[in-house]
Order: sequence, then structure tokens, then C-alpha cells
Amino acid sequence: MTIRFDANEIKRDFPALQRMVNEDVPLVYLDTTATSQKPKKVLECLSYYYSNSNANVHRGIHTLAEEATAGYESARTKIGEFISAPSAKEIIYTRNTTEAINLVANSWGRANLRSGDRIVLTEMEHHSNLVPWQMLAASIGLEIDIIPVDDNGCLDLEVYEKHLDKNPKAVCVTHMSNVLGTLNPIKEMATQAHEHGAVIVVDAAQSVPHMPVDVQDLGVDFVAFSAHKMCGPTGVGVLWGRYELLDGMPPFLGGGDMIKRVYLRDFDTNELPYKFEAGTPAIGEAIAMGAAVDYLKGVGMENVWEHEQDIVSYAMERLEEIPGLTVYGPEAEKRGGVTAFTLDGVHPHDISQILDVDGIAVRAGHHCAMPLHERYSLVATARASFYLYNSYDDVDKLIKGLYKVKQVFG
Ligand code: 7TS
Repeated sequence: MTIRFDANEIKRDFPALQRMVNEDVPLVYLDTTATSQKPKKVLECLSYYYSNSNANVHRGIHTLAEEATAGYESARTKIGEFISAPSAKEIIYTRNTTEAINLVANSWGRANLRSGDRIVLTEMEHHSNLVPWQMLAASIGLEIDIIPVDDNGCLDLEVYEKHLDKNPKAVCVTHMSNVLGTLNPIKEMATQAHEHGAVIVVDAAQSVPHMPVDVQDLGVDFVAFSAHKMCGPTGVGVLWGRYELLDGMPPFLGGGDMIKRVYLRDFDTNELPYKFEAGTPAIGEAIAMGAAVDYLKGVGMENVWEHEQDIVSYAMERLEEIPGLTVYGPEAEKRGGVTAFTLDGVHPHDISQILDVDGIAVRAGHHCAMPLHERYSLVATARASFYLYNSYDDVDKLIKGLYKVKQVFG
């Protein structure tokens, strides 16, 4: 096993990771899949913005307004480069992944889909990539086909091919599962979708923060992700879409900034990306998302990914040592840094609560993936997830904590 960088060095960049919990135990943060911690540089960027340049964007010509607009637009360019988008005009700021997917479902979906059309979803989606499509389907009468998850926690691609034979209009799929950690073969799935004339919408909430993502190389149509899972603040996310698709879509929300001109009974739509950015956006947060991109680029996304691969391989090895413990999903080589597990005879919430006494933060529940849990006949799992700031030592503390859980429950 090789360590790509010293996670303990990286940890020092994150103020929250220095704190104690329960008075005197150091925090072991293993809940990045829910939200990541933020490095000092991102926090300083937010504070600097609100202390110095706070103004609305695209409106004023005074110094502060110009600084705010320049910062907001330069972050857009950085984010575009981070995912190899052909143009910054294709980067739409949203509140988060959820809003980005709702934007596609409501704008692209309502403009392009008709009653009786089919769409393909998967059994491993987060609710954010299920419910917006279910709402649209109920509203306009779509048929939904589901790609099931096989016993190894991977998508059944033979069923995918059968669904494609029915010529769906859209395939909506996660790049990486937030429960099983499964990394889906998006590039191949995109090629197949396009051969059948379908558009492919990728929920990249768990991939963009953890690995190099090149939207052109993946050959996809829409990609959604959130700043708060990639060292950035809450309140801002991104929808990337191919220019010609975005350009042909009607606005999602109406109001300021998304118009070129307004008449009493009509309006002219603004150009991309502003067409989809109605109202005052999360300006400081968007600028700080740019700082998060700078931070991650400084470490190198290849390094982040390889580090997480090392940590998750080690974690799986150690977890599987524990009698009565089951880890769900594929082998380490096919997953990112996520491990959802159950322990015989102990409710996942109890696992989380006992680990918390020793400062170990893991999430318990259905992780907004109820259908996936049902597929395994589970109502909940405990989940430990890893990022660039987690070390082998964190995994050892988790394992020690789990032995303690076993002891408590006899
Ligand atoms: N898609 C995936 C794959 C996710 O993991 C999440 C959040 C979302 C979409 C929604 O992101 P949001 O920023 O719009 O809320 N996942 C989790 C989780 O696993 N635990 O808490 C949030």
C-alpha cells in the first residue's frame, strides 16, 4: 500500500477536524458522503468576500459590485475547467445537485418529453435522481424503466440494454452510489444511450469531489454536483449541460437575471448561463466553490482518488474481519470511498451513537436511497465514508469502535 500524500498533513488544513467532541475526544470524521469538511482557504475566501466585496452581481458598476461579479464569474470558469467543460457558459449555478436535477427534469423534460415516452432510472439512485423524474412522470405520463442492482452491488447492464431497446428518451443515473460506493461505467452507458437516441443525465454528487471527471471524455449530456461535498460551502451547486441542449431549453425559474427584457405581458430570455440563474445567487458561496476547486487541484484529483482507493481497500479488509459484520456493494477496486454495513443484532443507529461517544462520526439510516435498501431487505445501514483528509489511523479507530459496539451488545 502506498500513501499518495500525508492525510495527517491535509487534516491540518481543516479547522473542524482539529476539534474535540464529547469534551476531550478528537473527532474522526467519516461522514463526507453527507457533506465534506472545509479547508481554511475556503473559509477565508468566504469571510474575505463578505468582509470586503459583498455586493450583488451583474447589477452595479461600483467597485464592490464589479469585484463580486468578477469573483462569481471567475469561479464559474474554474469550475468549468475542473470538469473539462468546453465553455463556462455551460456551467449553471444551482443551490445543489438536487436543484440541478430538478432543473433538467422540469426544463428539458417538459420541453422534450410527451405522454407515453419512456425514461430509465436505476435502483441505486439517491432520491434526488428519482423523485424529480417520478414527479415529472406523474405530471405528463411517462413510463419509467428501472435498471436493477445485482448481488455484487453493480447495475445489471443486460437489463439496461433491454430497456434501451424500448427507445427511452432519457437515462438518469448516478456516477457513484452514495451507499454502495459502486462506480458505474458512465462512458459506456452514455455511448449506448446515444446509440438509442436517449439523453444521459448523470448525478455526479459523489464523483466530481473524489476523482478526475472530464465531461467531454465521458460523453454525457448533463452532470449535476454540489459544492458542499467537495470542500466548498453549502447553498451552491452546478448543472453542466451540453451547450446546444441548454440553449434549446426554456427557463426553469422566472425573475431577475434570467431575462434580457421584460414587458408587461411577456419577456425575452437572457442568454446562457444567466437564463437559468433567476434571483440573487449564493455569490460568496459560488466564489468559495472556486476556492474549493483551487484547493482540490492543488492536491490533484488523481491523488485524491488513489488515496481514497488505498483507504477504502484497507477499510474493507479490516471491516470484513469483524464477525457478524456485512459490507454491502462491490469489491474495493470497483468502488469509491464509501462503506455501508450492518452488524448482526445491532441497529445502525445504535452503532452510530456508540461510535459517537469515541468521536467517530458515521451516518446511520437509509441515506436517501430507500429503494436500494429495500433491494437488500434493509431499512437502514451504518455508513463510513472517506476523503482526502482520512488516514489509516481513522480506519483503525473505526474498527476499534466497532469491536466496542459488539461488546456493548454482547
Ligand atoms: N446524489 C447523490 C449521489 C448524493 O449522494 C446526494 C447527497 C445527492 C444527490 C443530493 O445532494 P444535495 O447536495 O442536493 O443534497 N447525499 C447525501 C448522503 O448520502 N447523505 O446525506 C446526503
